[in-house]
Amino acid sequence: MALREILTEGDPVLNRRSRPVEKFDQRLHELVDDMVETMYEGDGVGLAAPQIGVLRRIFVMDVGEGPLAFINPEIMEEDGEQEGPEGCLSLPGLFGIVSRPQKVRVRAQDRDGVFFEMTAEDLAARCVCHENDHLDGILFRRHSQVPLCSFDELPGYEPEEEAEEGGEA
Ligand code: GNR
Ligand code: NI
Repeated sequence: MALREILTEGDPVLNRRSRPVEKFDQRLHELVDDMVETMYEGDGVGLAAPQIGVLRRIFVMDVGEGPLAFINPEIMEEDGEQEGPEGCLSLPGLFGIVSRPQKVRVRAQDRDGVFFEMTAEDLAARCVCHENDHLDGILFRRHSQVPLCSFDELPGYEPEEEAEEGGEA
């Protein structure tokens, strides 16, 4: 297992379309393991292969239920809408507000090439869409309804005033 360097916005690799995975071999398993490790190191909930310079259709995700790998993913169905804050390990410190489906049905292969389907909702749906965009060379800046800024500067997400212990006077 190894940490990989995460490319940041401005690197042209992030704007390219990734190719399908054809070989489900040991090398793929090592890549997926490295992606999971790199995602955790960066405190991300997802990571797509192009973010570490590999133009293959792979992403990993952990929204609190353990790591999942999606290989050659396809979004089959989208339902509803959610609007909320979004960030990206390739745009460190920058956040925006993005509208995404509330629910998606996604079909993909696992690390052994076995097809599976799952329904993702809320953050998981947001993440699947964000990662799937990476595989088509799209960064969330393109979808943001506001100029990217720090999380605290997001409209509607002002931090609560820190209550001083003991108060005034
Ligand atoms: O860590 C991440 N958080 C996040 C928050 C809202 C919507 C999508 C994401 S994915 C992001 C990690 C990342 O850059 N994945 O490509
Ligand atoms: Ni991202």
